[in-house]
Amino acid sequence: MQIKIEADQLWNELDKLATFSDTPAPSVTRILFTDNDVKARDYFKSLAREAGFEVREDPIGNIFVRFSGSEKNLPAVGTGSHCDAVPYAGRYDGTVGVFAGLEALRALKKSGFSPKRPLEVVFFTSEEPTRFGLGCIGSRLMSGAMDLNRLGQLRDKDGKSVDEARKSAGYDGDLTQVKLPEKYYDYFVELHIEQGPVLEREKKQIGAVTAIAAPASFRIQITGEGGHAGGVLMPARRDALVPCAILTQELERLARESSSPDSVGTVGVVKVHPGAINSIPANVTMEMDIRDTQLKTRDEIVEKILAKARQLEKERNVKMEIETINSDPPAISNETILGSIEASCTETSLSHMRLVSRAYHDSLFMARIAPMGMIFIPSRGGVSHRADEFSSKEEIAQGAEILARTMARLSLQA
Ligand code: HGY
Ligand code: MN
Ligand code: MN
Repeated sequence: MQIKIEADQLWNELDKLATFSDTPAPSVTRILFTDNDVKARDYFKSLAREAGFEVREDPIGNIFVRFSGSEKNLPAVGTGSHCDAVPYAGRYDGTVGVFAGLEALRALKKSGFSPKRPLEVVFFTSEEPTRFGLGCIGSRLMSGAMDLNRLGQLRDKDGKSVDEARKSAGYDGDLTQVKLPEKYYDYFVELHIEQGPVLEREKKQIGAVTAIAAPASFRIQITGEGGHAGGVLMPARRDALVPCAILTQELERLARESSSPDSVGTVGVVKVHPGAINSIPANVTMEMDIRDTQLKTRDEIVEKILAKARQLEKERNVKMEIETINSDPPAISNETILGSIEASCTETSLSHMRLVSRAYHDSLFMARIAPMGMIFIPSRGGVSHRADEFSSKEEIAQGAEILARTMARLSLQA
């Protein structure tokens, strides 16, 4: 099949998208339902409409761009990713999957390809947990992995609910309509940057992702007693920050000493109140992220770190309120999709390998309602969630080509 990916156009579109940011270049910060998120959404929809595709949005802001097939009512072949970006991020995390997804459909259409199953690109709402503390809100609701009660409990740092935030961005309507009907997709395959060093180290151009690691995250509110940093002697203290520091070090130890090389533990958020140099920390909020490709080893770490928290609560006479933000199982890729990715690489003489994804993605939840697979392109130095995140124009175009070929294959499957 002859298809041509417009590499320069795709590169320029990603360049323009990166200007919709709350922080100066080269970093990108694009938080759910803020002005820059809305600008990114409008830009994507304008390009999709220009290409002549059908565009629809659901009540939580997931955007669907469809290239209808000869058999309109067949379940679709889906792809997609996200355009929200964590603070001071790079410009390729998620965006490659959305914009190269659109370019894949444009290239297939231009080539005269006529899909049997419809092809669809999704711009997912809120893959990143930045605003409401929980990632993949759009795909969790689409797949039924989260119910509306849980959604209703979420608040941002200003106490705003998801409902208020979505309405400020122009999304209204009945949220029960977000959950997709049974068999909406026959296959779902996401293109994403690797966000790790493997492809670059192994000198491979494409990754066929076999599994997505199991993410879990927790918020711990530690209540001690504040006071004057000079006037309160050490034996009388109930400092809330010291148990936080002990838990942070303990989490690192548990992850490093785990029997699984894929165990990771991170404390990325610590808020100290009152936060003055000469006041003893009275209250601390800490947020932990614990993952592994193996559920068993991840949950062993979770169990140990929460037990440590309870032990410190007693020893240090502080209060610990532990909230589970999410605790999700891993997702395993579908062999038909993996085979299609590899066949597409062979067809285009692109080197490839199988690997796991240590980052989570919307595909982690799409795997609950459809056979799932992911395509990776290399990340320079394995870097991501940093302004120096980089994938080249060629690598992005290669990812788009493999995505297009894979979707075409899956669309024509018997
Ligand atoms: O945290 C993750 O794995 C993804 O970047 N949200
Ligand atoms: Mn990310
Ligand atoms: Mn991502």
